[in-house]
Amino acid sequence: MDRRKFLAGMSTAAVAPIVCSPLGAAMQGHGGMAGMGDGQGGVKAAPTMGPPLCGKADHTLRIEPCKLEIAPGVTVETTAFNGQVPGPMLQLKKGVRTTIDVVNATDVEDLTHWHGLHTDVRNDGAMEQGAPMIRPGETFRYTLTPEPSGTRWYHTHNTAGDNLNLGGYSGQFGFLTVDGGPSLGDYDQEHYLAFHHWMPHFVPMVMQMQNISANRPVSTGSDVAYRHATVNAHCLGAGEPLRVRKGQRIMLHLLNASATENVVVALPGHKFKVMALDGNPVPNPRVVDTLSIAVAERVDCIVEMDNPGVWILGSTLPEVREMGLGIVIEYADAKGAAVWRDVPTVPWDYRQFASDAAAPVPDGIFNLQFVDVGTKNGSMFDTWTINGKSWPDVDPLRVEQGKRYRMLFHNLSGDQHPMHLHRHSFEVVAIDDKPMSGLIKDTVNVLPYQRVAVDFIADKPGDTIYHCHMQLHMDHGFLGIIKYV
Ligand SMILES: [Cu+2]
Repeated sequence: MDRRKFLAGMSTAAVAPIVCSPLGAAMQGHGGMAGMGDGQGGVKAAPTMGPPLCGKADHTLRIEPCKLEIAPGVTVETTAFNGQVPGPMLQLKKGVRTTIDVVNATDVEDLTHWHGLHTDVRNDGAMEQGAPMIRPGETFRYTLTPEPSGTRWYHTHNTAGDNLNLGGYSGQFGFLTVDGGPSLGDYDQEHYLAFHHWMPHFVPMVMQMQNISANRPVSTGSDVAYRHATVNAHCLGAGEPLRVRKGQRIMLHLLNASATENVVVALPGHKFKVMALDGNPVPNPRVVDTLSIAVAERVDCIVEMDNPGVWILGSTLPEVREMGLGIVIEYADAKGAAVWRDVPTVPWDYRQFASDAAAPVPDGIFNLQFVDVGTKNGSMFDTWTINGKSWPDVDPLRVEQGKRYRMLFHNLSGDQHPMHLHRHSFEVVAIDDKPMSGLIKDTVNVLPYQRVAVDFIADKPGDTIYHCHMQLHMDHGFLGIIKYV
């Protein structure tokens, strides 16, 4: 067994050569070796004692109730990290071991996922893989050795089900960056902007969706709609504008932290040069008019400030801007109301940022078909299947360490599905049979009836889940697991 394999198979508790006081252990609460089970069965891992909490962690995040005034007179009651949205920015160094205490100051159990990091099973923060839940009032110390470099994020990985206060519907998300990667170009300012939607409520599934989806049963299921949307914690016009000067280059790090809404944004009069997707530099940086950012995706892009005025960076849809999804960009000395102008939208195509060359032939291929099977078990939402099975009753994908595998996502529904793979990055290698390579991501949006192929290297032993990042899909069966043999 080589060192990597050995370490990967060990819990952090076993690796860390530390001895702590009884006080530290007593304060620590739950979390630990248990839950390393097979990840099937959908039963939440039983929390047990984890590593003693010795001394102060490098970072502390507190999940707590908070009120946010997102616009004058509009207050959202939610839970968030340290009472702020987004949560504190975590700037970590590639390969440098870091501890993060997550304190659960709410009355429901929860856990935190480090999205895009190549984390071990225990610290990845997904209960389906066996990571421990953090009980109310308790603290869990996550130990991360961050990689790869780039724009990542952290968020709750709790199930929400029909409770629209939990999981991705809440304010429990924040940016996490891993330094040590290649430069994405020179710039004069940089800003981290997260999109989120608030005050979710049930609405009937739109008839149009049923009409365009031949396989979809006529469902009594619900969809989610929202009353407000924000960039960071403010509706359009309610927060401070981004103040710029003519001639500046602005680096924008954009994150879609919505539970269920993909977004398309533009900045009229300007273009975005896309440098990285999901934090990874793209092979072919391109200048585009609009950015399509599915749930959980990130875009790092540079904007040349060469058109003085007061502008709106926001959703291309008027009704979504009215909900608040936008932020004002104000040039020095410019006056007046913020201006929106419609921007021509073209279908988003990941291939424009990739290489045309075909990727290497994989060692194994998994065909995965996504189908909506209507409401089950009294839920408001439809249940989803991958190859006819819903989590937790699924057939694991079995992989051998060191080999390259292809997942062929085939969306047989009228919904979009941002597919996320835990603990590994993947390479997008085909969209509707058109080959491509070099685009490394952790989340890829699969459009209605589309086929998207992604390859990953099985080099991180341990249970690994993949799922749709739409909260209402993931909570209702749209999740599978990869097991190393
Ligand atoms: Cu989905």
